[in-house]
Amino acid sequence: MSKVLVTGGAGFIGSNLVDQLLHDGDEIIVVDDLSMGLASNLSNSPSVTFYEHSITDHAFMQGLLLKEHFDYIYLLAAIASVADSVARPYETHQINQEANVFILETIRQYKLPIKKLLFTSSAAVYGNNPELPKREDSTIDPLTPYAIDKFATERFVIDYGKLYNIPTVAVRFFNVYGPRQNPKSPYSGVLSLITQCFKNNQGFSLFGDGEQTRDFIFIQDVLSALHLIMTNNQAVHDVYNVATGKQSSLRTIIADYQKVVGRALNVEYLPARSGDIVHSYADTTKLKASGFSPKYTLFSGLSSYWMSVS
Ligand code: UD2
Repeated sequence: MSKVLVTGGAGFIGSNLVDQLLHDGDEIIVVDDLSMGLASNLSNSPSVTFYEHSITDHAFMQGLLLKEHFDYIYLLAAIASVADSVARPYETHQINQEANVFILETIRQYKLPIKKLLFTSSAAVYGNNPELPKREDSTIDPLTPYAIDKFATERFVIDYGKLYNIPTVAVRFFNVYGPRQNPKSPYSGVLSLITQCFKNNQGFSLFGDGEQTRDFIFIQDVLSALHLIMTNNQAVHDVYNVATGKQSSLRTIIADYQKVVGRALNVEYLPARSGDIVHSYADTTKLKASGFSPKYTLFSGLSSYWMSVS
């Protein structure tokens, strides 16, 4: 049994991760301010302790790190929306970067003997770089406060690790989808919005011609990837794309999802969003070398997702 800290553990990815860790028999401590997440996403198990708290509270975070002897730390708490980060750049910086650097600093200063710390970054760091597939060493072009802080924090995580001998690693999520993804904002993940449209029999606004592509990865595959990276001793002081390596267009996705649900989605075509990237998919060579291969096709992932909401 390991003791694990999950910041952002009440959110979409975080709460699914907590369930997986619980299943693995770990003791989990969640810190989440519920700005995006929901307390109801969390299990009532006595092995899960939940602190409704911001990670920006240094005294609280330091106290927690010194009190608990964490084996593993997953850093997921963030302002998770690019649009939000553009509206609140300084707050984004405090949450997405500063609070995480403070955690690293506490580990360094007090020589906390963690087994591994994993930071979750995003494909947003590649910005409008047209190179495909996106390799971890492709040109970085962070264009928003969100992407800038994600990239800078990756560097802090990797270089603190190297400089002070702390086992750290970072991942770049591509388009993650699945149960508990929050469809509340127009900038929520497109599959959470499509799911909501199917559920409520509403029309879906498609921005562009539907030929734009993304690398969609189902949450269960993301959890497998995180587990491999966290437990592989070779995966240290490095960054990994977390994706399937497959490119799917929105049109294909909608066609597949219609088959899953058994009815048509009413699609309204609108002009493309300004700044929208046309194509994105990952080179997953590094992740595969850690032993990863995705178990879910788009069809089986969408089926699981739909079953969880219908
Ligand atoms: C993802 C991330 C974003 C940032 C970006 C970096 C999500 C939810 N967003 O944006 O945070 O990291 O990658 O590249 O993971 N669309 C519609 N109708 C809608 C909503 C979206 O047509 O109602 C389109 C949208 O214009 C885009 C595609 O669907 O072409 C995917 O949109 P998204 O917001 O799910 O993801 P993405 O890759 O643009």
